[in-house]
Amino acid sequence: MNYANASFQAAYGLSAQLPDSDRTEFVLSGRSNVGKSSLINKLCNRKNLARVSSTPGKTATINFYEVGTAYLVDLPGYGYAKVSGAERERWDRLINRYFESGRRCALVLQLLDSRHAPSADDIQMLEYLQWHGIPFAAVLTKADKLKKAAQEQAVQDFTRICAPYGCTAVILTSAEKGQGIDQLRQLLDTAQEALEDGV
Ligand SMILES: Nc1nc2c(ncn2[C@@H]2O[C@H](COP(=O)(O)OP(=O)(O)OP(=O)(O)O)[C@@H](O)[C@H]2O)c(=O)[nH]1
Ligand SMILES: [Mg+2]
Repeated sequence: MNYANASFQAAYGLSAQLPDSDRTEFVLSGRSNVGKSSLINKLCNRKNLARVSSTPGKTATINFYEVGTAYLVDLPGYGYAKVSGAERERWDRLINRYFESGRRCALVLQLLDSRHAPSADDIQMLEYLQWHGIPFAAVLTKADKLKKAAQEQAVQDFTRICAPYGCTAVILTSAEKGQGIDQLRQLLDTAQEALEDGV
């Protein structure tokens, strides 16, 4: 995948606005503040392509970034305690519509904070991905905040936790330090080739 000229393509806040899929998509899913937007910036070697914020709930729309012949799709984060019931419903409709509209989704990157056990919302998302048979990899974020031994432990723990849901790979990353980014790029290339070859 060519990350050189990545560009923001569009943001959709309502399920009815989602256009039909016209190219391979990679989706970043995960709770608010886990580091989805930061990872998009790191993959694309850009500082401010996707908006990053220390306040959870920054990305409230589905944002599409054009990267080479594919899209990176930044989902709004879940599990943010302060959202209203109506907002939660909008999120549910948006996500369901996204995953149920027959898109060319090559792989979901399910982001999980490497420092913490998965939340109830994370587990619900893993169940959702498994239920729909959506291929996904677990991307552990903020590895720079862990020492080496704790990093290794996190990979072991998350591999064990995620495997029963059909997780195909576990990658330890840091958007801050660049750790795991090359490995992630390779994973995306492989998934794109598999989808486009009809494997
Ligand atoms: N130390 C460290 N901090 C990170 C890393 N990735 C993200 N952060 C920080 O985590 C906070 C949230 O990052 P975002 O990328 O905005 O998170 P998000 O998942 O897009 O959040 P929402 O848009 O609210 O769903 C920011 O303060 C980032 O600087 C990382 O690899 N290491
Ligand atoms: Mg975001």
